[in-house]
Amino acid sequence: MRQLWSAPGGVSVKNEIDGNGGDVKDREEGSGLTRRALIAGAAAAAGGAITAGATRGLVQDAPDPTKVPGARPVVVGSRSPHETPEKLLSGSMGGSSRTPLQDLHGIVTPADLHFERHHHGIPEIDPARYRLLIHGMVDRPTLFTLEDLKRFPQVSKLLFIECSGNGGGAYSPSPNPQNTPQSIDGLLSTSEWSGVALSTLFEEVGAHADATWFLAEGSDAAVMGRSIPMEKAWDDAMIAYAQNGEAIRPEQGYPARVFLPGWEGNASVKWVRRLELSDRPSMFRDETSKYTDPLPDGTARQFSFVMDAKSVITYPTYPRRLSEPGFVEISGYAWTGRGLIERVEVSTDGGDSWHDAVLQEPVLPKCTTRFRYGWEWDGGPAHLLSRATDETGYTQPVRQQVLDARGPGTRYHSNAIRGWRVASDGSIEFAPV
Ligand SMILES: Nc1nc2c(c(=O)[nH]1)N[C@H]1C(S)=C(S)[C@@H](COP(=O)(O)O)O[C@H]1N2
Ligand SMILES: [Mo]
Repeated sequence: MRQLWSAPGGVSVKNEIDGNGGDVKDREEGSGLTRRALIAGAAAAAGGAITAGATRGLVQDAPDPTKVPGARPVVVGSRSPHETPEKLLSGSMGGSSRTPLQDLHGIVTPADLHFERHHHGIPEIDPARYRLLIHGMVDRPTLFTLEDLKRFPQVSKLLFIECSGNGGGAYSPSPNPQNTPQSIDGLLSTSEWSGVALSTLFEEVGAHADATWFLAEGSDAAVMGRSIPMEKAWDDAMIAYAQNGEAIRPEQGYPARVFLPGWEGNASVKWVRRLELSDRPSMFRDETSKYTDPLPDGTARQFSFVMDAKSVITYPTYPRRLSEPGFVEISGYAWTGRGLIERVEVSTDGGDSWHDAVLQEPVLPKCTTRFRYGWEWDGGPAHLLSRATDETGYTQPVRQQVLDARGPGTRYHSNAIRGWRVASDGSIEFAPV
């Protein structure tokens, strides 16, 4: 019996199974690798010619898995080669990558699919040499090592982070019908973040009662900085060093970042090296030239920290196509920086009628909430919308309401209702209202 295994990059491996108790003799062509080595290589991602990436999309006419020995345990697991979710890249050093929201289930974002936004690339930081300086209006200016930070009592919470530029494409009067949940709203991810509460650190250094702001500065090539009101530190801000149970990824700010639950992603300064307490904002480039919202009277609103309620259907959406009339479970995410999502409504007729979606547990504050709505598609044209209401009673507006509240050139904090038009042939287009 001969099976042909092939992988992109021209590696092909032939396996010969002899007629003797299913013993497998591996033989390869070309690169001196056995099938077992190929599998181990995919799993261990330990360098060498074959990496997890090289085996992506592995096409296999695999033997009956009950007739051959399975693969051995590995030191680091990997995704099935049949599953190839990817982030969507744009830009280079000053670029971003977007989470494939339409490929995910539940609420947690796998760490390697977490969105990224860097203003000048990802720095390489040696954790042994990492230091966080806290100074300014404090009794005891202090340099903390990473180990110092880990000795404090830990906080751990499931939280979303979202770039305030997320959904900017939906402001367009003629949005691209080929948008996907990822291209329109993929600057959104959810992880369990663990670290030390900023209130703990600020008590440790003896923060002055009259300090009203602190600045956070990163050690990336952009030396990105933001000013943050002290109230956020006393409320729920943290210095995070872990994400989904492991050290945070270099892309997310390794070895430590500021994390401001529910606030625009930009202020959660990654690779943080310095916090300085003061009695005024520092007016960094990223809070004057950027991340401000023009208003109709010609002024601009600064420090729009909190992310307002929002939702997006992630299934069914472009480029998927409904194959036949019948049951379709519409599903997506809702989230708000103001606390809990209280309600999500779904419309299948462009907003003429609305139905309550089921909110899947857990429903957590400042975290994405998964919603579902069971729909019977009759095979005719439909227009799917979702709208979220948060615990303050605030409901997601339509696009025109947001535009009326803002001045020309608005780019950030786009939380208007998203939509998807289904044609009778089952094809789907991005179509907000
Ligand atoms: N030091 C530093 N911190 C940063 C940035 C940066 O470029 N440098 N980008 C910010 C922006 S704009 C966002 S939206 C979030 C993105 O976090 P993530 O890449 O972990 O998703 O990090 C913020 N913190
Ligand atoms: Mo951002």
